[in-house]
Amino acid sequence: MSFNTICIIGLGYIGLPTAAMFASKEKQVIGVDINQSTVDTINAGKIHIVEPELDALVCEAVDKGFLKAVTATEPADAFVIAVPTPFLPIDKEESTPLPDLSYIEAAAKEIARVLKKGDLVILESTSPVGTTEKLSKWLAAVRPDLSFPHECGAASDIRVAYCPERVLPGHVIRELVENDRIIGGMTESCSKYAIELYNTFVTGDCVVTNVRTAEMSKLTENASRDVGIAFANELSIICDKLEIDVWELIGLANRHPRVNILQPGPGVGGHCIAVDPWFIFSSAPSESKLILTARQVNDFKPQWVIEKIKSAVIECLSRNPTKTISDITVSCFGLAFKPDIDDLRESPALVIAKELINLNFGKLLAVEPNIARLPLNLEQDLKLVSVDVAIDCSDICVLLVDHYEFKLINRARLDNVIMVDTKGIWI
Ligand code: SAJ
Repeated sequence: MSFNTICIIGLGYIGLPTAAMFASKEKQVIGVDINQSTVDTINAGKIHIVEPELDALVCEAVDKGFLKAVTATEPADAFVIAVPTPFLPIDKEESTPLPDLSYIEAAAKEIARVLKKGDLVILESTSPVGTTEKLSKWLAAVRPDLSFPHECGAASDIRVAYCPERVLPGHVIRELVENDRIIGGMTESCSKYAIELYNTFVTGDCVVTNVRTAEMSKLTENASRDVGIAFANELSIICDKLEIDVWELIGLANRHPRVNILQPGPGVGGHCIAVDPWFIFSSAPSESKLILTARQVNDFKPQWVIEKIKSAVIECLSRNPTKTISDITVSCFGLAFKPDIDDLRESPALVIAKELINLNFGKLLAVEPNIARLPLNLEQDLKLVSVDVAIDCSDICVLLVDHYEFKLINRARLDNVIMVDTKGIWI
């Protein structure tokens, strides 16, 4: 088995680092993306996302001729699908949210055009159980001249496997190499080929299971984290009511050798933890009671934080009876979905900042050291300022993300402001 040419479909946070890793091992890598400007950026040896070490890897790969980006899928020995699997936008409370598999289906149709006997197709995108089998069927529908594992098992011309990505944004390059990899081939031989492919750069173990278990394992990892964070978030609300410092409490409980409680915060963001539990729920709604409750607890947390900010406003007005709400300045410390990254997508901090706009404060400031500009739709109502300006000008400081820079703030500088600290770093 040798994979000389590898085609990666989707050049986002997972696809591009994966393409760069294969290229760093001197494989010929074709990266496919529907976005022409992404393709142009990569072909210029640059990157369109922020991820440590990735820029150098991509630059070298393009420079040496091992990586090129294109908009249409080209023939290869192995295909890796790393496209998004979002949710169709429907009201989560009214009905079961449905995963949108249209990007995978579109990728399948593209790959099918160029498939040849002996090729390997791997799905990495987070997907509901049963998706890889659907992928095999989508491929087969376009190529009746080839046989596929859902119908021919081990004798099939094409090998199909599900191998989820499990890397943490900010540590992608190291984790791509070192993390154990789950390999869910549709047959034993599909798994064997998939292991061979990943052994190109993975030093962690490649652990084989069946395809449905592989799909479920990815969802389980993220749902488990969501449930853990929900427990911490619920504790924070209980402790607030009982006047107990939740961070001290968790620190104490975690000294027990078999307790490891996660950290509360303003809610759960990103494109994985807040989304993937719904993939389990959508497959087994009546059985996913705890998973559903965890989602609801975490989704409620931004609203709870807003109520705390409203209480801080009342406190501020009672301390300064001559002031009105339009005299108050509020600062949001952090807009990203987690510390020390620039990614604002699906961020609970952003949800809270947007909600604060409607409260019509005199001034609403934001400190986000990881971005140079606010998103366009916020520029009118929110002003991006430095840590110093925010502290000097604000009546209320709301800590939403525990960025490194905010941990360095001398606590005494905050003596004259009212604090709402959702991460427990200023307390
Ligand atoms: N969060 C808390 N409290 C915590 C930990 C996290 O409130 O104790 C919040 C974060 O602030 C953030 C959200 O949860 O808003 C998610 O952050 P995260 O660091 O837990 O996870 P992600 O979304 O960056 O990456 C996760 C990882 N999954 C697990 O740790 C099980 C990563 O390994 C996956 O590859 C990634 O999802 C993915 O792509 O699925």
